[in-house]
Amino acid sequence: MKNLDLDGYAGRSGLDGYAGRGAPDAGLVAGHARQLDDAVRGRRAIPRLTSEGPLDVDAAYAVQRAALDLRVARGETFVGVKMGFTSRAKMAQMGVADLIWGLLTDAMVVEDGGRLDHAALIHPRVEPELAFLLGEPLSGPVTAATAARAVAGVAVAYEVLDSRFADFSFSLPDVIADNASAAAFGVGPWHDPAAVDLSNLGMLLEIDGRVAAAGSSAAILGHPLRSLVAAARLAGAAGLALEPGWVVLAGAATAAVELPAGAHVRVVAAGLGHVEVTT
Ligand code: OOG
Ligand code: MG
Repeated sequence: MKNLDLDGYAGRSGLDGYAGRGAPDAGLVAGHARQLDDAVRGRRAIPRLTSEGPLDVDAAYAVQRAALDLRVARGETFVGVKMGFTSRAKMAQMGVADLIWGLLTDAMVVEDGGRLDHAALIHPRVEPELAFLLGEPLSGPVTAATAARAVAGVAVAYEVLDSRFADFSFSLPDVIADNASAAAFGVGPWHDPAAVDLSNLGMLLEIDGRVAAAGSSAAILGHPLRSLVAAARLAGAAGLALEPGWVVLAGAATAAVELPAGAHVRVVAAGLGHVEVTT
């Protein structure tokens, strides 16, 4: 990968300081995790958690993890992480200005060209992304060069968001607790990272053959590799490592668009081919 002059980047993050503060209230965390899990399974939007009382960022990440642990207890496995609000387009769309992350499980994976059950979702949106496939573990503060060396593949991708909150309306702790609105994702063919310059790839999101969003990979923190550096930093702060074989979604390059039922979606990134899904 070229353009590795990214060391020293220090994006703001809602997860900074995640480890080390007082433990959030266990009853509150378990209760919110259950509410969110019920919303996913019941396909029913709920009011923001913060409408019920205060929730700080640490507690919100604890809720996220507890809700994911409910899924893992039902047999799902972690396959990676997703970064959120890595582009200005996304921050402006949702009114949130901190980097966040969420966890991806195998149940969220849609194979390239596959079908997504629209009826299983509340009010889905889709957005164009880039994905990294890790060949080596990554955790903590790493340089862009180290992050780049850990990458085994890069691909065009899409993410389907489905906020569990009514009207897709949330504050920062709400969306963190809700696993950064993650619902599903698909990844195109993997490419050798050494063969692609990710710094400024044209990206298109097409719905039924019409361009629904267009942007550049440069919208992702100026260079998508910065998103991987941030993911490693956040993982380290949370006492985790990004594992070999995991996928890291770098964040959307454009605002998300409503995903209708019965639609054919194609996301294209210059030099990386395309990925498709039908709803
Ligand atoms: C939160 C998720 C943000 C991204 O790529 O920036 C995100 C949302 O927009 O509901 O996935
Ligand atoms: Mg996204």
